[in-house]
Amino acid sequence: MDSVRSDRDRRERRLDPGLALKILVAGGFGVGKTTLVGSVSEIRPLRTEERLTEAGVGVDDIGGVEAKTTTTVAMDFGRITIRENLSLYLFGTPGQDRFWFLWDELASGALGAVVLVDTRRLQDCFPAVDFFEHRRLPFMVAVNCFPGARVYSPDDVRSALDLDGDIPVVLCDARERESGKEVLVALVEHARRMHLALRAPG
Ligand SMILES: Nc1nc2c(ncn2[C@@H]2O[C@H](COP(=O)(O)OP(=O)(O)O)[C@@H](O)[C@H]2O)c(=O)[nH]1
Ligand SMILES: [Mg+2]
Repeated sequence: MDSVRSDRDRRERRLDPGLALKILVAGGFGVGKTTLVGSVSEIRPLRTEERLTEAGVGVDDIGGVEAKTTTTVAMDFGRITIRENLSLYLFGTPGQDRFWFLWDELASGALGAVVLVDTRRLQDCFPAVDFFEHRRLPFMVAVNCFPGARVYSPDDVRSALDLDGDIPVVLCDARERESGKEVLVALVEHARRMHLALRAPG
């Protein structure tokens, strides 16, 4: 009897693709979005990088990120399984101002967003924070700790960005898979809390 049931369980699991949630990874130019999606993704991330060329001169602001030689023209895409039956599809947003028209499309159906920040250029994340606040999409802030950047506490970053107390702010290293994964798990939990709070009576 047990073996019949376990066969059936196995078949049902095979048919059940599980839950797939869409998550955005946003933030300024050169903050580590492509790096984060690449380090956590189980599939080879789809990238649409192009070499920074003369065409971008005067258009893309690379002040402070002069070592950067490529840029994401449309988006990064990756996937990570958080636990059995729960995968996240990651969409890195394009950093440059000239791709704003893609954001509404990208945000549609998303569970939430991670806004990556570099404390040396904190202001670069303002447009992303404004966008998610306006759309009321659950988001959190992950500080990508670059060597040489002054270390701030999450609370300092929260007050510098004037964020509500319930918005998670964490420190991370976008190059480290475990660190990136922790950020994503924190976002899923935050989004879950927000949904439960919205559904709560009164
Ligand atoms: N030292 C350090 N470098 C990083 C980190 N994250 C990204 N980088 C580097 O910073 C540059 C910009 O990162 P990228 O992921 O392309 O930024 P994006 O424009 O947000 O997609 C790349 O050269 C990365 O190798 C990090 O956590 N630490
Ligand atoms: Mg990129």
